[in-house]
Amino acid sequence: MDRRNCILVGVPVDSGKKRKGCLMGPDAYRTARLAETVTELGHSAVDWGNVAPAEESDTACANGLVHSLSETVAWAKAVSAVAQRAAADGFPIFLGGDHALSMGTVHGIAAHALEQDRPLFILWLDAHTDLHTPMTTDSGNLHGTPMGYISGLNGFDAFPPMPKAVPAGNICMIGLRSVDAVEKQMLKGSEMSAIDMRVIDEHGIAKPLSAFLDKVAAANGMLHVSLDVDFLDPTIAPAVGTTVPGGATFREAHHVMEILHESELVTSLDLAELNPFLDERGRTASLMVDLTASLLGRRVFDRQTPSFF
Ligand code: Z70
Ligand code: MN
Ligand code: MN
Ligand code: MN
Repeated sequence: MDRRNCILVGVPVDSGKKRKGCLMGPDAYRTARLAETVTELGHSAVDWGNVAPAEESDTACANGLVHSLSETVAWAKAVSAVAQRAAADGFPIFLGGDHALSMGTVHGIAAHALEQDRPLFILWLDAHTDLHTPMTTDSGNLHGTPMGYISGLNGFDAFPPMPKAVPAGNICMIGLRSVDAVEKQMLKGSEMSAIDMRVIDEHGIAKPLSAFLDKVAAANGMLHVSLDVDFLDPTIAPAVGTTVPGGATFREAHHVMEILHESELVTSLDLAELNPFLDERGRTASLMVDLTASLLGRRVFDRQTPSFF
């Protein structure tokens, strides 16, 4: 098994939506023993502490619904710089923070990938596509826009330009069940792989994931995984502001992580949208830590895909 140099980076972004609480996420993961868990699996773990946002500059947005734009831009700048350094040093695990954090993490990772001259792939595990732009959002919540930014849509003038937009064909979203009309329009004719719960019901979660991983492997790509708590069913993961019924089960989620581990393709990870204020005795934080453990090699038996006999 490959031994990873895990770098924990706290990213307490809370500006991507109105309900507060994600700022407590990084410490909830620490309390749930993320570093110890990673170490017990044979990896090394260092905690770089929490990122602080850069200084805010004036921003303007033609869409008056958008809120906390300057703050979110300030976070993106600071997070990107740290993410790029962490990617050069080891395997970064970003402890969110709401999903607006990914504007920073993926920006920094994309800069690193460009430096390495390797293509970057994104696996987005989420109930939502987060494909809005500041111009299309009708909630004004910027945590609904990171995928728009990463994939190079227009309307992000307030943000630093992406070092290289992630090509649509390098993006796979799994767990979708809440997609706005404009987002559906943007997906039409796009090469993004959008796996909704219907596909999972028909084919299982492993097949579409493996098809995407084959593409990553063939291209010798780097793979950034962005895990939103609401990918999971709210009955097992209640600590999230936007609960959407019908999410991934405990077993589906662990299965995804085990397949990712065996692929050895993952190079960085976001843990997004945990709101510890809404948790029940830490169970969601602990589940996210357990899923990270599966991604890093925890399994029932020490073997790969089991045979029947
Ligand atoms: C909706 C919006 C969203 C996460 C909710 C929801 C976006 N499309 N993203 N929770 N993580 O407000 O734009
Ligand atoms: Mn999200
Ligand atoms: Mn979501
Ligand atoms: Mn909306």
